[in-house]
Amino acid sequence: KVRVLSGIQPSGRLHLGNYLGAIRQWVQGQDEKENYFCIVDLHAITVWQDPDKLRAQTRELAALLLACGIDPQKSTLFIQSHVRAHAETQWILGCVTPLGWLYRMTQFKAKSEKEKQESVSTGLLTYPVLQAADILLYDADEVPVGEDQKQHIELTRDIAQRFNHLYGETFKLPKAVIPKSGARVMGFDDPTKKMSKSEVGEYHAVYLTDSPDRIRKVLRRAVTDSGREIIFSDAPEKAGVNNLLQIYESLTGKSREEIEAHFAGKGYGDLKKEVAEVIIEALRPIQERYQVYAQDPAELDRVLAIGAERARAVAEPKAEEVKRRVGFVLPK
Ligand code: AQP
Repeated sequence: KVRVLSGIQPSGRLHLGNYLGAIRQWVQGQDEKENYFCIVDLHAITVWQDPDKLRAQTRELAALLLACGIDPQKSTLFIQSHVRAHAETQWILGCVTPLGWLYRMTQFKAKSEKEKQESVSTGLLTYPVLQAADILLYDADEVPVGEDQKQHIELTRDIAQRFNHLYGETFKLPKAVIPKSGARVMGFDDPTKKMSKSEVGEYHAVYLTDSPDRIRKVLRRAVTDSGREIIFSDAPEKAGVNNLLQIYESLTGKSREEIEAHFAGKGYGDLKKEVAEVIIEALRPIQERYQVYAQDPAELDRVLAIGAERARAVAEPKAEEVKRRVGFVLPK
């Protein structure tokens, strides 16, 4: 069976970009693949997180993932910090990763520019090494992610190759799997920026737990352009309209020709209204199921405990192999 690993940070509320870029693919591939889905709390603290909020967000994220359709019978859902092998292995991988590779990462450049220079953490720089450990420990074949993670998965392959070269064949080279539409959902308030959990603007994102009224309001305010053509386009000035159309495409599964024909002669107001309704309908069943999980913390703990156990059963022997390869004496 093809083995899948992917992760998500408990660094804020889940938004439509997370759902369309990553989670929906995770859910769709559950039956035919062997899946490991990880709530990456170690990654989240690379930028400041309030401890109480982080705890709440981690549980909320777990409940939402289940509500989105992650089935704990079919998939292993676990919290990264419950499996020590991740942090341990990242140290070893860091020792074979040249600094220059990390400085080149666009996410590091973007996030470190946002912070004051003295508060940029070492963790922010070494983030992709930890991500490489997450993936390589499970011998994952596929990593379903949004477009923004492509560079990190390529780096994971480079790190694996380097380790294999230095210490002998140890790691499988994983590949990124990026959806055809919805791979890069842009902010509604600024379609030149990707939708992100850490962005705070009131009209930036639709969150998975948003009410229909809020969704309509955010969509009404979505930034478009001064033209009137409703077409898929890479032109910078059409970024807002293109974003709305891609969301519509991703949620309805209709072809681009069909969609453009459907909106021909209509105005941006109609487009925004229809996209809002499609989003509301897609989120309705998720929100209903979310209520069930959110009210049953014991069940959530049970699922996460089983997940951690299953994850350890794979990650720990692999971490031991890594230690053996580099010449560590293993405890007797
Ligand atoms: N806008 C997006 N469109 C499509 N996919 C996206 N993903 C994230 N944003 C988009 C995908 O969601 C998965 C989890 O990524 P994450 O936890 O890093 O989410 P985030 O929203 O990017 O979180 P942050 O904390 O706000 O990080 P930054 O500041 O980096 O944006 C991944 O598969 C990701 O590709």
